[in-house]
Amino acid sequence: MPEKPSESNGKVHRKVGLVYDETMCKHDTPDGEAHPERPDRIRVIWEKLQLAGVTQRCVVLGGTKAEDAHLQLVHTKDHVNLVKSSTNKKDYQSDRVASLVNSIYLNGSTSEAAYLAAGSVVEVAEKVAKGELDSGFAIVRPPGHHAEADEAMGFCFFNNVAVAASYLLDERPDLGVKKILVVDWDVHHGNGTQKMFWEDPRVLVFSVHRHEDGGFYPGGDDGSYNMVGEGPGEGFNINVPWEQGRCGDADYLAAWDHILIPVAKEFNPDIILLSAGFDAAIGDPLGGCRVTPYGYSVMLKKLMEFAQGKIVMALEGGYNLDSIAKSSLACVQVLLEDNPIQGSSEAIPFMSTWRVIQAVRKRLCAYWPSLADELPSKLTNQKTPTPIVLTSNSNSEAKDNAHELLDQMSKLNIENHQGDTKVSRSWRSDLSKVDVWYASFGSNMWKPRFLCYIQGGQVEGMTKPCVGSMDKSPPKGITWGTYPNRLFFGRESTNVWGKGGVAFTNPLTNPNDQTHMCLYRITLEQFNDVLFQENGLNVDFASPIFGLTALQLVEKNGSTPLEAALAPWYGNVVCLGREGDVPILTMTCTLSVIEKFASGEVPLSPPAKAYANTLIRGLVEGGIFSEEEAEAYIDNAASKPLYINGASRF
Ligand code: Q9C
Ligand code: ZN
Repeated sequence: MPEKPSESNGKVHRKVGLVYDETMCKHDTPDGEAHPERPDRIRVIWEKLQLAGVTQRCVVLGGTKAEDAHLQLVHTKDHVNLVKSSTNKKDYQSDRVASLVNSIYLNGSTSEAAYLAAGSVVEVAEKVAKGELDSGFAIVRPPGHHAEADEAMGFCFFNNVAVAASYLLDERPDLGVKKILVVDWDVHHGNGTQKMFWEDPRVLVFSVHRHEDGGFYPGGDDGSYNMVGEGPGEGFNINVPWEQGRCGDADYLAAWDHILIPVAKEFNPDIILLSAGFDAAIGDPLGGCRVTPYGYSVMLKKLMEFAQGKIVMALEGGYNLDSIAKSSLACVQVLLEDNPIQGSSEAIPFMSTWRVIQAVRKRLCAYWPSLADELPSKLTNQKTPTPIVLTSNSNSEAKDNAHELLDQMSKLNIENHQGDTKVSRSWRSDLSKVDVWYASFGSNMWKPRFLCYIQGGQVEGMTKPCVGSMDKSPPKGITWGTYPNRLFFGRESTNVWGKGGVAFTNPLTNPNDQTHMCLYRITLEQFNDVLFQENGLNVDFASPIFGLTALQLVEKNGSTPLEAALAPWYGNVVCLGREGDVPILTMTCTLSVIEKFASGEVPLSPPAKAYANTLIRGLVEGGIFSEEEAEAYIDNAASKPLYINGASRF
């Protein structure tokens, strides 16, 4: 009989088990060489949980070694013996070649750690199945999901989760577990687990992973959505193979809502084993995806609806220490049924995400009728913006067009800036009804910095606070886009950042250039307040600097210079395209100023450290680049000479 949940202060709380055993830190590279699957991974998770005060609220268990008989439920005898005997080896370095090919390394403690990892997952699974625990998290290493019956690979030796699943089904019929859902959200395909239950309808294996048509580790066709299982297991293997990196909360939650959750309802598992790798997390050096701790918490919360919340989490990958610690904490808080952590899923899934989800549903709907309906096009047609190339690539033509445009513009009195009171009373309310995507390529790529322009305030690196917008509502959406524009840095100092250049972009497109931009969906009213602040103006202006007429013009013509006296810095609003009927706007200097930069009349200047760091932070937290890549991107933009469309005109 399952125990009742324990109760204190009248509040019922769930019994959550945690396994942590320092012995598993002893598995390390034989030569002390750096490796992403390093001992500190589990240490930082444990420290984070302790610091947050959650370990006292959980049932803490030390590690347990797996029994050979249990390992042999999924592994060959030879494989088990090989791992076991590795303890007695003398020279682990001589295995280098073999280990490089298969992405494993060994030392004298590998065998012990591998036995502990598998045994600990078995232990938690058994206690959860018995009802001694409601759920649990085995913080183990080495990981398991790549390990196959007769092969160690991908930093894995024993398939910890598969051993636990087979143990429950084959060794403990008394516990009544007949159907197991394995959810594998590690960024890599769980090839080992897939193979072990390929023909087994008792175990529904679901893996969501970066696949890139077999180009991403472990590679090949195994992770394709066509791999649905065979024989009695047909339909009981589900792969969601991302076509690209950079997938985040929106993509994962779309897979949850439109594949995993409906299938889980039909399958109705008795227990869930979660291959919880955190290498799809934002900032992970191997994964290149961008799931936030909040995203993980929502995915887990959605699984808590099944099997009376009997969930066994087992750590798999995850190589950014900070990300895995935060993500783990967010998950344990869900298991404890703490108040949900803050966050929002404001981004839109990639187009490729909908393509994958639709393909998976189609391939599997014969087995899972809830996948049969076509997804509403309203959903799948939400697109991440794709750039519209504004001007021709031919140098002279582009320049001429731009000049013509400038001439045209300067003849038009676009807005009344003289404080016409009739205009001033209504402009805010009029413009608050229109949405735009503001595309930022400078420090505003870092969300907390951008929010200073909306909510007011000051973040690291800024020398003075911002007043914020009149309308302080947060952006309605955030997404990223890459545009064929040239990022560069100019001028010598600013009020807000002190010494050093600030970012501009050359709006004349060139397919060889790439500017990565973070897009915020805000109102046209807020966009004006951003423009005011970017140009050092007060936000209590009687008229907009960029109103409805200007918006129409910029959508038609590509760019619109603002009144020079009002907009000395970012005097040019550029339309990069549209997403649905919402225009994507950025702001940069005017073309005549760009010419001055290109000629050297106005100096180019690398960004100050604090400013550059803010851009790098934005790019890294946005999941666009690793820190090294972001640094290289900024360095490159700051050090290259500025040409106008590929050729120096001077
Ligand atoms: N070009 C886990 O996350 N990468 N394993 C090898 C070879 C191996 C990841 C790259 C990644 C293994 C558990
Ligand atoms: Zn992984």
